[in-house]
Amino acid sequence: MNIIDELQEIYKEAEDLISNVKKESQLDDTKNLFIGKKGKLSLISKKMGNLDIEERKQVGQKINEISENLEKLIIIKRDSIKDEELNLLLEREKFDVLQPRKHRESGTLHPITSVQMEVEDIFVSMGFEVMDGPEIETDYNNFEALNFTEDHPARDMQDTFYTDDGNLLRTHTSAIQVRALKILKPPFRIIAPGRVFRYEEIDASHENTFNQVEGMVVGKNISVANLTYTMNQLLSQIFNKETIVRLRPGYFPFVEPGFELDFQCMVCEGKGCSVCKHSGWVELLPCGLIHPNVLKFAGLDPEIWTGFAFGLGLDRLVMMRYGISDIRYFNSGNLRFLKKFL
Ligand code: FA5
Repeated sequence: MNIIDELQEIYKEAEDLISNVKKESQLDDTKNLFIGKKGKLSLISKKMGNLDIEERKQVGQKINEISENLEKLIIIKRDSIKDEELNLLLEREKFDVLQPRKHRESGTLHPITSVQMEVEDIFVSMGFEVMDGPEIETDYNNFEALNFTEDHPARDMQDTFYTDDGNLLRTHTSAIQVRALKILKPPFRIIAPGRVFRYEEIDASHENTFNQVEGMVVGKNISVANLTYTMNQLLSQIFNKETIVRLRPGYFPFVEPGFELDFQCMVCEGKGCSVCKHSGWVELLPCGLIHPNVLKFAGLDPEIWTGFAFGLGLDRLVMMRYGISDIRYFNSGNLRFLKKFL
């Protein structure tokens, strides 16, 4: 067989292989096999030394022609492989934007969140603004500006977690009172819902991570009557039925006088259970008139400005609302529990 026929054979073989290639990587291998440095065409060109000038010219032209044609075939094949891959992908990922969705289970709001939203609505309807504050607080905002001096024994009631730089996880939303007093001009009314943290042994009614809603009203001639009216409004709207509460003195360094508003336990209807520690009552809503020192810390004259504040225990309110017998359900992620609120 002469060299030109041999080249013709090689071309035919290459053409067949290229037309059967399925993947781009195989195409590269085929290219190397024929027109690569060690490919079949270079091997042939090594034989050209034995040919005379005229034949060498002819063979050289043929090799160039074949390798140009093979290059073109490879380009065309590469494009068609890419097109095929794209079509396949489009076929696989085809979706109809107008097709009705298959039923998929959707989540719901956590009961704490939905009751918090109700509480916010009730207060907003009474002219309160909703404020927020950070969960990591300064010692000043959480304690000092609320009249807890550094060695105040009341600090022991609210132990917490401290960061290396001396800040702490806030123990109560009362820290937002301090922020409100700094940035708002009286008269004002705010509520501030949020998550709080305590270094605490947990049981049916105590968590180390729970939620409160702080409330604060600053104005002129604010009295205990304003406070109890507001608390009654909240409770009658949340429970939509007569609730039994009791008001007793309570101590917090940042209010004077201070009260504890307790709720007759709705889990056991006052008979006694693990939620109310068998007393029939649940501590829910401590409150009081703002201590003059707190107003002074914020640069307000307590002879002119007065106010009340409260700190609602949101988890316990939700427990009373739904008769939930253990606070630990809230952070448990237990779907059987959460699905009851769908
Ligand atoms: C306070 O945190 C005060 N800052 C409340 C306050 C605000 C008083 C404004 C006066 C004026 P206390 O530690 O009692 O107070 O907590 C308030 C409410 O949070 C409690 O009545 C209770 O409902 C809830 N609470 C307290 N500790 C826990 C806990 N470990 N787990 C769940 N709820 C709790």
